[in-house]
Order: sequence, then C-alpha cells, then structure tokens
Amino acid sequence: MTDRLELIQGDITHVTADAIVNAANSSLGGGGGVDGAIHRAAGRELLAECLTLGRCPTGQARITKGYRLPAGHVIHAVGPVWQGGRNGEDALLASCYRNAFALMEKHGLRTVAFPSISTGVYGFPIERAAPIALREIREALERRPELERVTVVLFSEKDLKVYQQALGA
Ligand code: AR6
Repeated sequence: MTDRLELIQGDITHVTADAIVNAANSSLGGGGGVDGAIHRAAGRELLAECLTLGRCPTGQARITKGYRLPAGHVIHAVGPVWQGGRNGEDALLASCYRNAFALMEKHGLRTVAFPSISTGVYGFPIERAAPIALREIREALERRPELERVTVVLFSEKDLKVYQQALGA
C-alpha cells in the first residue's frame, strides 16, 4: 500500500499526474500560495473555468481541466482556516482529502499529487495536519485498488521532514 504513496519536495505545478490538488479558497477565483502558482502555470483558461463553478464550501472540492499544466486535471479543495482547532478544522481538512478522492473515482483518475492543504496562509499547524492528510490518503489507497500513485508534494525541506516523521509514526 505505501509503495503507492510518495512524499517529495518540490513545486506541484511541475508534477505530471492525472490530477493535482489545489489548496483553493471558496471563491475559486485564485489567490496566493500554491493556488497562485497553479493559476499562473495553467494560464487564464483555468480561472475562466473556475468562475463557472460558483462558490465551493470549506471541506469540499471541484474539478477542472489542467490546461497548460503537465497534470490533466486540477482538483480545487477548500481547506479550513485555522481558528485554534476547536471549530471542526480537523474534520474539514479530512473532508478535503476524501472529496478529492471521490472526484478521482468519479472521473476515472489514477494518479494524484496533493500539496499540504491549509498549512500555509490558512495557518493550520503542519504537525497536526500531516497525520490527518496521511490517514486519509492511506485509507483511500486501501479502499481503492485503482489508485496507482498518490504523491504529497512539500514545498520546503522542513515540511517534507514533518510528513516523513508522521508517515513513520
Ligand atoms: N507547490 C507545492 N506546495 C506549495 C507551492 C507549490 N508551488 N506553493 C506553496 N506551497 P497555501 P492554504 C505550499 O498558503 O494554507 C491561497 O491564497 C505552502 O508552502 O498555498 O490552504 C488560496 O487562494 C504550504 O505548505 O494554502 C487561499 O486563500 C501549502 O502549499 C489560501 O491561500 C499550502 O499553503 C489557502 O491557504
């Protein structure tokens, strides 16, 4: 199972996969962080498609094409803003991963790359987010034999170490 899971350090906009996941906001209108990088790399047609989708509530996800990205699709998942940890943030974060996998199944996609959702601008502590992300990914790999590869792309070496530690724990 874990042979289908990989943790790498890098820029998710360079990843070739059936889908990459975007850490979006509810407007789906683009933003900073990984969202800004994905929109810049995909080109303006991505924003045009996003704007046809309406708002996406926190914890949910929407799918678009990948346009100029090497990835075929973008799954836009809206993570929770960290509010101290007692406002359902853990469950909402888990729900992003689950809904992303549900979209993959619906569209027959087999390979996917995730960033560390919510742990940038949205302030979710990465030490708490990593075990939640990895639990959901492992569960999806167990349940869904059609999934060929799940890659988590960490932007910094420090973030990669946090995920590696959580994977080993
Ligand atoms: N590749 C992989 N990871 C990246 C990249 C990249 N190119 N760029 C940043 N990261 P963030 P959030 C990492 O802030 O916390 C946006 O404005 C980053 O280091 O992108 O979910 C949206 O529009 C961090 O570890 O997303 C929303 O308004 C992780 O990606 C808001 O930010 C997530 O950081 C969402 O905040």
